[in-house]
Amino acid sequence: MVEVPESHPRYESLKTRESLVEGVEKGITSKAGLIAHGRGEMFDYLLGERTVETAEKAERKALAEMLEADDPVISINGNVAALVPAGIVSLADKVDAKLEVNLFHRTKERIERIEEELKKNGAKEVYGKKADAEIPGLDHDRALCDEDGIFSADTVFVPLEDGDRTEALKDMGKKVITVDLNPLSRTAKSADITIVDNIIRAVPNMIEFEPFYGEFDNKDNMSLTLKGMSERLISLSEKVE
Ligand code: PTJ
Repeated sequence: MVEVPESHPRYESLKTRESLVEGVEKGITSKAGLIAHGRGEMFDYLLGERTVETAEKAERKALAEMLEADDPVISINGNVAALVPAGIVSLADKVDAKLEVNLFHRTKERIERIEEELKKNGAKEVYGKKADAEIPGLDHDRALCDEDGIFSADTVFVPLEDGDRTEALKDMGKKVITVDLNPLSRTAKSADITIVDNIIRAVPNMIEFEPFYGEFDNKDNMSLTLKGMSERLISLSEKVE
């Protein structure tokens, strides 16, 4: 591990990268997870690396949806487990959701490493190992999930998810909530609630925020998010000397 000096102007961002590199070394995160993070960072620049108003609204609405759900499940992949292991366990406690390890690049070893990591951070039960059900419409490994976990959930929170699987979960009639820094991704476009924020801010926010039970239109919220990103770029372009 490289020591990052706190005085470095990009300290937070470099520490986050180090957590992911450590995640790869511990067998939690996939190598592709590093690339996925790089794409996310690019969009985070466009947001100004902060939680914008539309993200806060989606975070509050997501809390309400999970609290109102009969059987909510939070899906954990290798990036989420490396970046917010304690936070995601606290969030599951707050909304009374199950935790399921559900991987794109699935291996038995990674499932076990992630389960251990979540348990180390306070999780009592972690789903995902049984893999006794399949999400219809996906080819083998990516489809695997637990019958009493994601398969039977009414609401699934799938941060940093692959577009194909998000659409397949929607086709099963589930309510899908995501965190995705890329508002143009298929996941961002097909989820019921899209939180365009960095997972490292979104999860602590959701632990702290009050739920919002009022009207919420995801398409309008996404439109405003994209508008905010564009306006920020235009305003920055006017300051170039
Ligand atoms: O651990 P696995 O095997 O399940 O694999 C996980 C990854 C993330 C590698 C896999 O699901 C994947 O390849 O995902 P995608 O299709 O690259 O989508 C990930 C999305 O998350 C992209 O749109 C990124 O912009 C976004 N993203 C990356 N890092 C963050 C993020 N969104 C929020 N916070 C981040 N830190």
